[in-house]
Amino acid sequence: MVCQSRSYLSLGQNNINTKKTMNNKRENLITKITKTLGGLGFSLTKKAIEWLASEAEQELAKVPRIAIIGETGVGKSTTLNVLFNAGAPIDHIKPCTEESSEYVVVSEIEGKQGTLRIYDMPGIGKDTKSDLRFLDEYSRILANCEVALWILDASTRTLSQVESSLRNIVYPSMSGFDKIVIALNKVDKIEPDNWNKKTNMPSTQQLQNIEARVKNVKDRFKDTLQWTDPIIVAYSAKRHYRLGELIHAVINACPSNRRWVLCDQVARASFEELIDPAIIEKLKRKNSSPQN
Ligand SMILES: Nc1nc2c(ncn2[C@@H]2O[C@H](COP(=O)(O)OP(=O)(O)OP(=O)(O)O)[C@@H](O)[C@H]2O)c(=O)[nH]1
Ligand SMILES: [Mg+2]
Repeated sequence: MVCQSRSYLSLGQNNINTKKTMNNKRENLITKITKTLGGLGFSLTKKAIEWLASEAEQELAKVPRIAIIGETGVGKSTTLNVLFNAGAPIDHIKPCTEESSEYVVVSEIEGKQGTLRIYDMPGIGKDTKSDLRFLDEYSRILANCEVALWILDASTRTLSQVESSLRNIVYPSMSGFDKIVIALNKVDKIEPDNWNKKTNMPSTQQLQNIEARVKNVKDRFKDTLQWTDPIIVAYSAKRHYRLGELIHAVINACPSNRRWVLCDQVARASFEELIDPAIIEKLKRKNSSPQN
């Protein structure tokens, strides 16, 4: 692996300590497996238990992967940045050259609990020729991802190309729709395009239209893809609006044995940053007044 963490590169005492910890972890794992299997009435040889422990170790050591997909210009790269890189130190997110290709940008994020790998995929659905070119790469990457975040532009009405890509590429590669989160971006631009910049919130009319849009996409996918309950989050990467809900949906779609890595990873952009400072001041004063 090219994107090694510093602890693997260091020599001397640190290495000995790391080895000791790994051996202890392994011993604990073997004890747990022996106990659990014993409790279920199984009696395996020492060799078989060690094999099981090594399989479990390999599985746990895999870097969790998230793919960000969608048509060109929907805001994939912007979303990646506001979700995983905002306010973080410069080396928090770094390219993983080993896996990057001409079309896919792969980044690694290092957190306290481990590393996370994010795939910023090429825009899909531009034309059939490009989709065919990306097909192999899409299938290869999606097959190994814990979660795929499919981004849609909230104001776009045409969904047939998206549905075809979801049906023909994503569904077979990920063996279903369970690990897909639909993210409706750019809700700040939704009709009547009158975002309240002071409060950094949608206007009342926009809020109604956002809800209607979510319902509309849900109904469409139910009809055309027989996808009964897709997870759909409406948000705005540019306005940092509902980023918390988005990351929550990603964590929930992640298999439970991988969620712990994500919980610590997120350096998401702050929603308050874009609220008029005068309003924040007013709220602060209100909250600290004796009546409250
Ligand atoms: N209004 C608005 N614009 C956004 C939002 N998110 C992204 N954009 C804009 O949309 C444009 C495209 O964003 P990108 O992040 O480059 O989109 P992409 O999906 O990575 O595009 P490709 O890599 O070409 O497929 C840029 O001008 C962004 O500033 C949003 O929430 N609201
Ligand atoms: Mg991009």
